[in-house]
Parts: sequence; C-alpha cells; structure tokens
Amino acid sequence: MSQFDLTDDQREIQELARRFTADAITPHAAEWDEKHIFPRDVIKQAAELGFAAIYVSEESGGINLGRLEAALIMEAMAYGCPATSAFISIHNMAAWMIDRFGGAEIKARFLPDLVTMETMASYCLTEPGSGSDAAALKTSARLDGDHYIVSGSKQFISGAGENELYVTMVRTGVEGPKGISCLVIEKDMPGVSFGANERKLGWHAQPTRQVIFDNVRVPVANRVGAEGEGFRIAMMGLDGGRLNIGACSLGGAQRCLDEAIQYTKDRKQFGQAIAEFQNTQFTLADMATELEAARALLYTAAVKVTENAPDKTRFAAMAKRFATDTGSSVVDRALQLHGGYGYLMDYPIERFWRDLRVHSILEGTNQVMRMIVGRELTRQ
Ligand code: FAD
Ligand code: 2MC
Repeated sequence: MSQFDLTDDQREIQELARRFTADAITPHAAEWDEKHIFPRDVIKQAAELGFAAIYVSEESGGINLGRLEAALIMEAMAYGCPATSAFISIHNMAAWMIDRFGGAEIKARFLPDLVTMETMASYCLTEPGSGSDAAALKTSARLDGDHYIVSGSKQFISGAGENELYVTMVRTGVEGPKGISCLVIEKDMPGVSFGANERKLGWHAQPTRQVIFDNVRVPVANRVGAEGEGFRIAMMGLDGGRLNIGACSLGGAQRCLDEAIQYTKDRKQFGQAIAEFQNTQFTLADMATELEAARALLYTAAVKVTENAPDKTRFAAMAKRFATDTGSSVVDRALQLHGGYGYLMDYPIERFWRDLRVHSILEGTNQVMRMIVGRELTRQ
C-alpha cells in the first residue's frame, strides 16, 4: 500500500459521510444559506454517526479515529455545506481539548453530552483587540476561593448564542502565552451574554456572535489542564482545526469542480459545448491538478498530526494555507466557467465562493500560517 492509499476502513468512513451528506445536507444547504437557518437537528444526526467526537477517546464515548479520517469526514460534508461541516469541526476541536487535557471529573461531566451533541461547544480565543496576536488576549480570570471571576469579551465566536459550552482562553497570570488558561464556561452562568448575530458574506448556516463575560463565577473545576497551559492547549486544538478547515475547502472546491464539468458539457455557445473549448479544458485540468496537490499535502499533514510528528504544526499550517487558497481559487474558476449563471443563487457556486472565502482568514489567517512555517524554517 502506498502512503496515499486509503485503507478499507477509511474508505468506509468516507462513504458513510458522503451518504449522510447526500441525504441530509446537500438537499437543504441552499435554503439554510438563504434563510440563515442553523440546522441543529441535522447536526445532531451527524453525532449519531460519531462525527461529534471523531478523535475523542473511546473511554469518553468518542470514535477515536485519526486526523486523516476526520479530514475525510469534513471534506465529504463540505461537499454539501462548508459552513455546517466547519461548525461540526469546531465542536470536535473543543470536545477533543476537554478529553485530551481535562481531568477525570470535567471529562465525566461534559463529554457524554458533547459526544451526542445534546450540548454543543464553541472555541473562544479571539478578542476584539487580539486576533492574529492571540497571546495578547485580555479576558481576565481572577481566582476567588474555588472560583474564577471572568471578565472580558470574545469576538467572532462561531456557534455563540446557540451553543451550551464555551471553551475559553483566559488570562490567569502574566502577560503573553504563559499566563493563559483554558476554562469551560457554560451559557447559563450568570454574567454570560451575547452580541448580535454578525451579518456575514458567507457561513450563513451558523451564527457568529461576540461572547461577553461580566464577572462570571466559573468553578476552578471547569479548568482544562493546569494554569498557564491554556495557550498550548488552544494551539494544539488548532493544529487539528486547521486541517479540518482545509478539508472543508477541498470538499467545497470538489463540488464546484464537479458542477463546472457538468455545466460546461451541457452549455452550448458558438454551436458547441463550451467544454470543447481548449480554454475550458485547460481550466478544468488546472483546477483538478491543484485540488489533488492540495489534497495530498493535507492528508500528509493529517497523518503527521495523528502521529504527533515533530513537524506537525508546520505541516498543518502549510496544508491549511494551501488547501484554503487553492479551494477558493478553484471555486472562483468554476464560477467563471458558469458565466453569468455562476453569479446567480439558482446555482450553488456563489454560495461556495462566499463560504470558502473566510477559510483563508479564520483559524489563523493565511499570513499567520506563512509566519508559522517561515519561523520554523529559519529557526536555528
Ligand atoms: P488581524 O489579526 O487584525 O489581522 C488583520 C490583517 O493583518 C490580516 O490580513 C492578517 O493576516 C494581517 N496580520 C496580522 N498580523 C500579521 C503579521 N504578524 N504578519 C503579517 N500579517 C499580519 N475566533 C475564535 O476564537 N473562535 C471562533 O469560533 C471564530 N470563528 C470565526 C468565524 C468567522 C466567520 C470569522 C470571520 C472569524 C472567526 N474567528 C473565531 C476569528 C478569527 O480567527 C480571526 O478573525 C482571525 O484569527 C484574524 O484575526 P483578526 O480578524 O483580528 O485580524
Ligand atoms: N502546539 C503546541 N504548542 C504550541 C503550538 C502548537 N501548535 N504553537 C505554539 N505553541 C507554544 C510554543 O511552543 C510556545 O511555548 P514555549 O514558549 O514553551 O516554547 C508558546 O506556545 C508560545 O508560542 P509562540 O512563541 O509561537 O507565540 P507567538 O505569540 O509568537 O505566536 C501564533 C503564536 C502567531 C502562532 C499564534 O498566536 C496564532 O496561531 N495566531 C493565530 C490565532 C488563531 O489561529 N486564531 C484562531 C481562532 S479560532 C477560529 O478562528 C475558529 C473559527 C474556531
């Protein structure tokens, strides 16, 4: 078996995710987008397949698969709706952080409901004043007996207002990364409130809001990992999240490539199918080639994260940068091949174009991805 062959088990999980997408996601995704519907029930159905806890351990109720399997699932679901797939990815990232770094008590309290998606989780790192420079975050958590008093706000939080749990990076100590800890904050704790649902270019199928903490009393028992470990935990979560976001771009771009092939075979101009023009064929050829290259890099990076390879963070960053930029570029060309029809909401391309655009920004901008790669390449 070559390094890039999928095993029978991997093909099976991919097939399961594709069938689920075809049945439960693809037929409804345009409506979710247009009407800004958050499809909570369909997302819960994904949990029945184990997709809410893909790399959570079996002891905690997860399906304990690797990051390549997770990427295959995210890619398959994004073929129908990148926004929904990405939402499920973020939940997976938060659940994994609790399972991997939480103590027995916090795991027993939160994971059973996270695994079934009875409760859903957000990941809260970004603040109004700290996006790329995440270690500059200011949300404070001051120790008061067996509670922290948390004050501050988190910006652009996916799932905010809908989700029950907020895996939140807060400052418990000194400035910089070493003073950061990770707390699970519950929606119904007094002092938690939410901003308005942001009006966005894409990702309409899930809400994005500010989360505001006003002297919220959070039990010390809700801390994940030790004090000061929060930044490392957050970054390790993102190693996997970035793979998944890249996979969401691959899935969305594959859908648009398939749509473009069909469309150009059907559409006639100058007395022939536009697929017969050499420009069309060369464009499709480049789209397919670049997508396969991005997929190969992403799968390689996923295996490295599963294996905890020393260069996993660099590979996850390279793969996220390349897959998201390639994905958007492929979708843009698919739109061009559809002519004016590509610009209409009657066809799915414009939705993917809008949904994929944000993948180059969130979970670390593609400039930050270059910074991570460049720093490691030039480190002494
Ligand atoms: P800035 O950091 O202000 O960056 C602005 C520009 O400057 C960018 O182009 C950036 O690349 C560039 N830049 C910054 N620093 C450098 C540098 N050193 N070198 C070169 N260029 C640089 N965050 C969460 O924590 N949880 C979520 O669930 C979440 N969901 C999101 C959902 C949506 C729809 C969006 C839009 C964002 C979400 N985010 C979330 C936030 C996201 O991660 C940030 O937007 C992102 O990290 C960038 O931060 P910023 O927007 O503050 O931009
Ligand atoms: N795994 C483990 N540890 C890591 C790590 C990783 N991937 N990345 C960094 N660390 C450690 C690092 O080793 C260091 O520890 P030590 O001093 O003990 O060696 C510590 O964390 C600080 O790291 P840096 O010195 O690299 O920190 P710096 O502040 O210079 O830069 C940077 C970090 C820019 C990489 C980080 O701030 C970053 O990723 N910024 C982008 C923010 C981001 O991705 N936001 C996404 C929000 S979530 C979202 O958008 C969603 C949609 C959910």
